[in-house]
Amino acid sequence: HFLTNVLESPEFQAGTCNVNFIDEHPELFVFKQERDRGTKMLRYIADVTVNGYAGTGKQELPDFEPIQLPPALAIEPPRGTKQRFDELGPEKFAQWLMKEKQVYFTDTTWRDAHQSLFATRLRTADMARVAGEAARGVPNLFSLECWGGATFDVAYRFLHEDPWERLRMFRKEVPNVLLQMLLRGANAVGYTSYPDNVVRKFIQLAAKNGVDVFRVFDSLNSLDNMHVAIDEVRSQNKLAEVSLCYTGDILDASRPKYNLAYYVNMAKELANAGANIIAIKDMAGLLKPQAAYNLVSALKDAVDLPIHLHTHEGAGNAIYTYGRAIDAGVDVVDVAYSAFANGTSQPSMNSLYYGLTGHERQPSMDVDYMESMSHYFASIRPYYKGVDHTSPFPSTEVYQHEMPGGQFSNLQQQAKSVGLGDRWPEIKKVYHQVSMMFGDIIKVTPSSKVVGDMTLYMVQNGLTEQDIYEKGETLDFPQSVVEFFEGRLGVPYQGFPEKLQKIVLKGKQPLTQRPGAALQPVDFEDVRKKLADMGAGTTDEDVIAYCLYPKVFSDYVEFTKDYGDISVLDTPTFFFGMRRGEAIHVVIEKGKMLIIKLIHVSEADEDGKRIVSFEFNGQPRDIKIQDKH
Ligand code: 3PY
Ligand code: ZN
Repeated sequence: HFLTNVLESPEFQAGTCNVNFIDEHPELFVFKQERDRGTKMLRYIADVTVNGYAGTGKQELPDFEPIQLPPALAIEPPRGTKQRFDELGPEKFAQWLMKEKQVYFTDTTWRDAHQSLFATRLRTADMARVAGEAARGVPNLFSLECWGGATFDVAYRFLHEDPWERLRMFRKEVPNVLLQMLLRGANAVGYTSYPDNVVRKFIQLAAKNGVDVFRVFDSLNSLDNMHVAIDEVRSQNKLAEVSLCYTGDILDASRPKYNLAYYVNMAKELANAGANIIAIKDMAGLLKPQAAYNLVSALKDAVDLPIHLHTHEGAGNAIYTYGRAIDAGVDVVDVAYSAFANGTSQPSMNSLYYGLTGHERQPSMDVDYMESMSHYFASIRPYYKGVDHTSPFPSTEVYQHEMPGGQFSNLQQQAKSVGLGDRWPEIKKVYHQVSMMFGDIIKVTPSSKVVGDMTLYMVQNGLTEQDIYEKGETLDFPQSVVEFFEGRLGVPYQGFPEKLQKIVLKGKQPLTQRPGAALQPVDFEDVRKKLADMGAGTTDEDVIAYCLYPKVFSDYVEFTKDYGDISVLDTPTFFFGMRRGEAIHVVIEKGKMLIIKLIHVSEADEDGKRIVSFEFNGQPRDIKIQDKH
């Protein structure tokens, strides 16, 4: 390649090169493949500079403060839960955990925190920069929650990066702490039910790529929908942390559907079904402090398994809830570094650590390093301001609308995008009304999406509850609502409200078995061939990604054909593009760096096209971009 570059060089061809020729022309070391990669990357930068990120409109690149890295620690990651788990295996590890005096923390900074605060947009590059430091500086954790939930599709769909690479990065950088993911049971990391062989294969690959703890849940608390996942996690010899999704209020006698007995009974069933750990998944942050005390105490009596509590801070009581749960003997709680805590996210790790001062269960941790980690996340959070719509103050009305932390900001954005932004207070009320019409159902992905879709449908079309019953036959309900009543997400506890089900289904018959059992197994080799024809990757991970999200994955493949791998770009450039005169360094792989300078953006021509002029490793390069404004 080098020789080709020399031979093609104008100076060489003109015979004017001297002895310094090679030193003066670093571009001779940029080979064709890199030039192609470079052109694709320039195309992305030019596009986002002219048109803004993913159609959000052009925003000037703001002045960001420098990143604050935590101090580099010149030590090997200390031994942690990962080593203990690998030595003991699931059952003995669970026994060990229950005997520990200290309460353990799961750090959700890497998954649920950003899913709940800024629509899951945290890029791998911003995690990779400090994941190893977290392993060295904050090792006394139960786990890092760093995968699953919405991160899987958002990585492909909006960040144009491969979620499997993120997982492998974590495994490499964090060899000492358990890696945890959120798995939606038969819905895997999607919004629909998948065939059993897809769910199993996905779990096998997640385990192979680094997941140790699978928090399995079902959006209707249906154990029927979780058996396959639990079974596969156990076959992989990983930890099956199975969830009770918490809704309602066990302290409210007027709402007895989900009372203490319901959860205790369910926990026993989960234990019988093979759970290694029981999670209380309080996805909306509804579990009040005294309720937490009562529930954790009752579960500790009912099952011989560790209890892991997950909640959201939305209403502002979550850290108090943890305090009461810790007094009742909860084994693990979910927290995030302060900079990614509160609002619709988890409570602050730093705050809870200090709050436990003088408590016999306070974990032993380096709180100064924890602060440094938080400073890092505080320094990169402004990059995400385009998608960060969190309320800066608590909102106790979550006790009324019961919307999950991860859905709140999303639904608000969705409402804005269909012109209902100013009707948000009404939307929150109708959301709860819909939930009750549907039979007081658990609301968490994907059942929460069904309730959200119906809510927007009713508000947009000015429909009341009465209208639904009276004019239902003439209404075209959202597809997710029809599928819900067909039983495609399973059957809610105590069944569907029959009258409404008939209205929505208009004569269609609902499923009579769990959805997974009604779906044909996927032929993975067929999918692999299809991917090869598309010019996509054909690894097992690519195959399963396509099975879960055919359109999202195909779009990702097309995107990378046009723009290459842009996961290597820094986040400000990724979201805002570049300023005139600015230069960036992009490490495309170890030892290979591109230097990109933006020189000029021309006026649009009569077709609306602009020329974006760069210097690319010292060479001028022009990219033509359609101005979409
Ligand atoms: C998800 O399923 O992504 C959730 O975070 C549910 O709470
Ligand atoms: Zn959550």
